[in-house]
Amino acid sequence: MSKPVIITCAPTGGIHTPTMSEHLPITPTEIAQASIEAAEAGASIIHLHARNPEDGRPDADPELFMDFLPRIKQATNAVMNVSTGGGLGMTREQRLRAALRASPEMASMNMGSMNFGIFPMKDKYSDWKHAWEPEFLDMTRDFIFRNTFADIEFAMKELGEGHGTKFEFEIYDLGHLYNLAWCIDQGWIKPPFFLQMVFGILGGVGADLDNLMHMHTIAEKLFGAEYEWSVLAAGRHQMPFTTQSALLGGNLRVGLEDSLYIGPGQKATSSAQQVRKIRQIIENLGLTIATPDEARMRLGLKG
Ligand code: KMH
Ligand code: ZN
Repeated sequence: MSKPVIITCAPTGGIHTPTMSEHLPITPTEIAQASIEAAEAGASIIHLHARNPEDGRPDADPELFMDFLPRIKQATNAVMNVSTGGGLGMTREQRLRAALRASPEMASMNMGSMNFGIFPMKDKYSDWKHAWEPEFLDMTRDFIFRNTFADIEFAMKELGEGHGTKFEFEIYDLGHLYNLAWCIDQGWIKPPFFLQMVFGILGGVGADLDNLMHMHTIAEKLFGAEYEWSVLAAGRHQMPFTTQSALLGGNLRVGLEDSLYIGPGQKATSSAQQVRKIRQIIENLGLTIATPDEARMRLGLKG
């Protein structure tokens, strides 16, 4: 009997820009509304970024987070997961500020430094709403998404040991699994571990099913019974890869952070629409979805 599938939803992220979709939530009110709808549709974890309400830039200001987090908490039982991914040019202290302030049940933890190329998307758009958008994408040509061992240790100690926050470990490549195993050996984190395997980001592993199978095989060897795994995939790979994860006994993540589409050439009108779609696929396959409290229990969250 397969375990119920934990659905995470990431409603906005810090990668897509406002011009790319009119449905991308920007203001705290829009982010709260999108999160509540996603939870009502079946997401048990909400992965959150904030944006500057004026122009939609990624923004890690804790005040913005503290505007929408209580509203989502009040309206739903979903697990709040605060991103520490940050944005271009942010220090590790800036990236952690919102999570340290909110002391959430869960926060993201990116498991290695890498290139992070979103500049190819610039070719697809011409009428930008904001001057910063094409510049932002261009800057990613020369951007290193910095997650050194010192950065990771700092975040694990400050947030994990300091606040009892558990992590969504973002695994963009095979080596990141070994980085995580090494951190466990250092005694910085305790099981259960929640791995989010990321496919299809330029700079990370490609969206090829063989990669998913191999990373799952190695994760089983490294973490055995002490972990839960989940899959997200960028753009058009979102639904096929998340479905595959559910079929293999894993969990999954959807949301406009990862894909702006609901089908080929068709923009999603909300993250909740993606949650409803994957939920229907899961249930048609004879699987069930996890409630937030079930996710809390399996992932060892502080509640
Ligand atoms: N944007 C995703 C590919 C984070 O927020 O820390 C990974 C992510 C990272 O969600
Ligand atoms: Zn994120």
